[in-house]
Amino acid sequence: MITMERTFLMLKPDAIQRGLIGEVIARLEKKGFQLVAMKFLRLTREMAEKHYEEHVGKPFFPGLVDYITSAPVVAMCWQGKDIVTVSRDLMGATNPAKAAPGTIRGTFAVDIGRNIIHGSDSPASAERELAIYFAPEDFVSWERNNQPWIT
Ligand code: RTP
Ligand code: MG
Repeated sequence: MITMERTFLMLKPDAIQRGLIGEVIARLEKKGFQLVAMKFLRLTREMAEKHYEEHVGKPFFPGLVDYITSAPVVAMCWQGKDIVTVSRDLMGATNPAKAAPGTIRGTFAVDIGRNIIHGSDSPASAERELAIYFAPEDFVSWERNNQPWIT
């Protein structure tokens, strides 16, 4: 069944530091997904711990928090058909060394600790994560296909 969903996607510090913001966002736009909210910010440790609360206590957690707070991120809400699953497929496997060629992580990264992009792993995670970054008024509703000057 095809469902229209929204998800939380975040360009991580390495994407910003390497000048890849535009390239990654271009892939999401070209896929046919729609941008709904966007914020450029640097995470506090408190926000990072909230975002990745499922990983608290794991061996990689302290390094993950150091990484995700090391430079700004681009926090975004996107929507589209089955976007939670499809955006994770576009991103590729968590470990970029194992990610399929052509995916975002498979194309742009080599290290699991510097893997360019975050994407929610379920619709419930998406709603939980979106609430960390955005207020209700941050979500912008707009139409793509009813503008005569681009048809
Ligand atoms: P994300 O949440 O960032 O979208 O990544 P994911 O779902 O593909 O992977 P997840 O299991 O949620 O892990 C979150 C992030 O933690 C780092 N990590 N390092 N060294 C390790 O074994 C290890 N495992 C995970 C990665 O940066 C991963 O994206
Ligand atoms: Mg995850």
